[in-house]
Amino acid sequence: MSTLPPLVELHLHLEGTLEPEFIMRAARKNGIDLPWASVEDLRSRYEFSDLQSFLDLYYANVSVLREREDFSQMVYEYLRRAQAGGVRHAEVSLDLQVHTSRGVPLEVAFGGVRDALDVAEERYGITTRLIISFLRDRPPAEAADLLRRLIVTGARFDGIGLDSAEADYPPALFTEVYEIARQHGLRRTAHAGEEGPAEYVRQALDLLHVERIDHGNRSLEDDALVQRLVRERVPLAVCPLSNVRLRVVDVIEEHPLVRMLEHGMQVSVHSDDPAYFGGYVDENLVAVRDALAITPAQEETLLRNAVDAAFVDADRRAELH
Ligand code: ES4
Ligand code: ZN
Repeated sequence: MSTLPPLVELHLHLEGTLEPEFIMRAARKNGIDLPWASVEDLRSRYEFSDLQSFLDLYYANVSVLREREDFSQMVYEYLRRAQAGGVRHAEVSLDLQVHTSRGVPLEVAFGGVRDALDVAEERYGITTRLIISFLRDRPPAEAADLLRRLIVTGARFDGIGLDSAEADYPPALFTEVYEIARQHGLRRTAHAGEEGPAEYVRQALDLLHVERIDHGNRSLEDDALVQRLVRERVPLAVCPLSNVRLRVVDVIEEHPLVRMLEHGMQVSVHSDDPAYFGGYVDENLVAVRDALAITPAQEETLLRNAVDAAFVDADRRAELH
């Protein structure tokens, strides 16, 4: 009998791992006034009607990150939780623009994250990749400037992503940013088809030349696109608990994960913003196993798909398999 591959996290926003306890503690340490009375009060706000209602809270809470140590502490706490959940490889995204645009120096935000990732393998047994995500609801020229600055300063990161409010911000706006990334050998992913239409998934493939899609749920509305995703084996990094909490699906029992598997789409299960959506990657897998009656063979496919979609070389892929 073959053993199951280990857990691989491919869709995780580092700022989405800030637990209420961390946020309140960092606010006190840095002398930042937050409108929440307590950890319990903050946690009671974790009720969302859509993507924007979540993003409003997520962007408010990152204001507690001020010093290099705050950024590294965020990553250490994530790595500790990931290790406890059995994660062996994690590709994490950082919304760097959020921090630079509020006056945090690039070296502080990027450097703090880098400090922690540099010891991840030795301390936690987790190999990592760093993805810098650009915000689609901010100017593409700002993203291009930041990307060029990262490249000229020799910042060590592995790929780029595209996230934040999706509706009305088509991937086409970021064609130049992705072209710069491609010319510099950076890996490419983008959120598409979470709240935006199937057309945005097509644009991400055709204009941004992404190697995988974050979410991609709304691809199912377009049969020809589904056939293409299957034919081209495009990985989709799906986040079931996120989809429930942001009302992309009504209830977990109606999540289209099994339908996606049955179509032959290269789906895998991840966590998105685990502190906000009620579960890390292990808990997302348990949730779908229970609610969707995932078979052992389907679970193995989900785990193998994640290993296959990882931005790693053949040796590491073989180890993870
Ligand atoms: C995000 Cl769930 C989600 N969607 C789009 N952008 C994001 N940034 C953080 N979480
Ligand atoms: Zn996401």
